[in-house]
Amino acid sequence: MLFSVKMRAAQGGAHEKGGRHISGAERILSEPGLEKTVLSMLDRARTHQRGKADFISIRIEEVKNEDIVYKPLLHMESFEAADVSEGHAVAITELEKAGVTRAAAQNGISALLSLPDSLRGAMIFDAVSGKRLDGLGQRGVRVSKMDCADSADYEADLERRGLSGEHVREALVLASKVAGADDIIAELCWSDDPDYVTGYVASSKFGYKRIPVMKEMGSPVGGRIFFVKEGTDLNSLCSYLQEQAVLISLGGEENV
Ligand code: WAQ
Ligand code: MG
Repeated sequence: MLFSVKMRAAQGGAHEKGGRHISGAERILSEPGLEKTVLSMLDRARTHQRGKADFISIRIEEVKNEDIVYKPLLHMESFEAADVSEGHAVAITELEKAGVTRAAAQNGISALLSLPDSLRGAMIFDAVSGKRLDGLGQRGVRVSKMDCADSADYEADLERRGLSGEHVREALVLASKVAGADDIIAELCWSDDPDYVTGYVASSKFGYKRIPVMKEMGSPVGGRIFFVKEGTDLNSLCSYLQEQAVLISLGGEENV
């Protein structure tokens, strides 16, 4: 039996009461792994570099096998960038290659740069006009119910590539679920953890493009933008992102 585990933590009260987002995490695992995962999420919320949470929600729900869809792990490629402006230039080029207009890509970068603080979720942008579509303010859309189909294999594979650590582990799974939605053209992301400056552009066509510098060291503001096709049905996209259980398979097979 599998369970979805979701954690979200804030400071100054719950997110919905104006608390500041500290950290979140989402996994799908079998029963024997639950205790360890819940404890590590609790620990993460209480010792996070963004601050100590005073609101922590951990939600555990059974996921039925027949409700799971499988999506392939994105291929990863690493780029070089000496500083933030080079990183952003790489990101814009990669977004354009994936089908986002230059204006929309630039809008996405400016939108993340001008955030007063990080959202809990992602913003959805039109890939042509660069307009924000989700209307979800400081909440954004939180992608959940995803994990790797075989976590041990996945972690060993990342380790072999010299990519250990939670950031990559989680980001590549999230990006693979997101890219698995038909309406998504590309994703832009960088972390909101002050000492983590790596980000990426991801798309189903070209994979996960890792960019080493996307913000200044010490900045607590990061975020995600999902660029979507014109005319996307936002309700069905958000229900896939938030509700559909997805396991990411290393072998690349897909069942939908
Ligand atoms: N759904 C939607 N948006 C999310 C989610 C989610 N599940 N998790 C995080 N976000 C948004 C939210 O606005 C956060 O403020 C922002 O993204 C950054 O989240 O080395 O660690 O978890 O290859 O800090 C990317 C590079 C790391 C990894 C990204 O993001 C690598 C990262 P963080
Ligand atoms: Mg973070």
